[in-house]
Amino acid sequence: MPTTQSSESVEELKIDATSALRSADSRDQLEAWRVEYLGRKGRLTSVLRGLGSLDIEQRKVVGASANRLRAELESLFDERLQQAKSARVPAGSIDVTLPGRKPALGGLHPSTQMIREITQAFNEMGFQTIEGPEIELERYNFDMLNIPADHPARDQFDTIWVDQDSRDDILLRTHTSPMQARVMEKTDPPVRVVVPGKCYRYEATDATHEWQFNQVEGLAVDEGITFADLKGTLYEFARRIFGPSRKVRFRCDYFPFVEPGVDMSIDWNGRWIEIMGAGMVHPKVLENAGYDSDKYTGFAFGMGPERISMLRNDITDIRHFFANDLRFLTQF
Ligand code: FA5
Repeated sequence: MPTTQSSESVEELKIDATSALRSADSRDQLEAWRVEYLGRKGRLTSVLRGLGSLDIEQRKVVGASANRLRAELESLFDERLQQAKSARVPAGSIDVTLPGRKPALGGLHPSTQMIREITQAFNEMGFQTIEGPEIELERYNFDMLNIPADHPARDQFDTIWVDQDSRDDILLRTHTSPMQARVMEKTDPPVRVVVPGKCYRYEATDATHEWQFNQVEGLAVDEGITFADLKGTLYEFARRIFGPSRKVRFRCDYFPFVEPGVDMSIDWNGRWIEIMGAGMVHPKVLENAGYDSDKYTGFAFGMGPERISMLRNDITDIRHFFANDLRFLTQF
């Protein structure tokens, strides 16, 4: 019967039209599709034309579904046309005969590489890596570390203060040691952490000094930790980073937050090169953080990864690290 046939045709037409539209990619193919299905002599138009031969009830049903299909197909068509337009590449804009080029790959900054190597050496000895704020309070950078205002040791750390009208106690940390106080304030012993991160000092730059550089801090606190533990840990660190035959030297040094304090140097082509400061955590620093200094002892150290990388890679000027010159950076 013509009625049934017409209403089936709308369904069939829908299946045909949508699958044909999916496979039409170019604008020419889309235009051909439009003519075949939506054009004046197209398949949908002939279904609508055939409505006259149906009885009134059927006409209503088939007419409504044919009109719905028209709206649906028109909108699908517009969508595909937009896709085809946006995918279009202007003629001549691509030279397909050009040979392929390798994209430039990024890499880790030499400071990051050195920091990771150092922290990994300590991680393998049971230290956990944590990070802390570069903008710091005077209280953590100095006071909690046994460096009160007017202490001459403050001159050692040429400080960049963050000038805020309402707060004059905010600074860019001059070393990573404030994290000693922050960790102990938050954690009960035992503590074993390494803290890499940027530090800032208001100093003139030269081949071995930058105003912005990295440090890796270390802190171990527990019952019964001695200077032998400090030496054993740092010997092992030097062995891992510089190889087993490298000679290491400890000399007395002064930092208000350790007692006794040392600096550690390594033998580099017959010269002793200082790589870090270290020492047994001062009892006052333990107490400031709320630890019982009769029960707990510990050691701390702070080193400059750029200086260590300079030794390992024969780099003669620390300023290369932050000059952003790819000729330097891509050598690592
Ligand atoms: C300190 O900053 C102490 N906080 C280290 C410390 C930690 C001692 C824990 C005791 C216990 P010092 O100023 O020496 O110490 O710096 C430590 C290391 O940071 C130096 O050995 C050096 O490797 C690096 N360093 C210091 N200043 C600069 C700079 N201007 N440029 C590059 N590296 C620097």
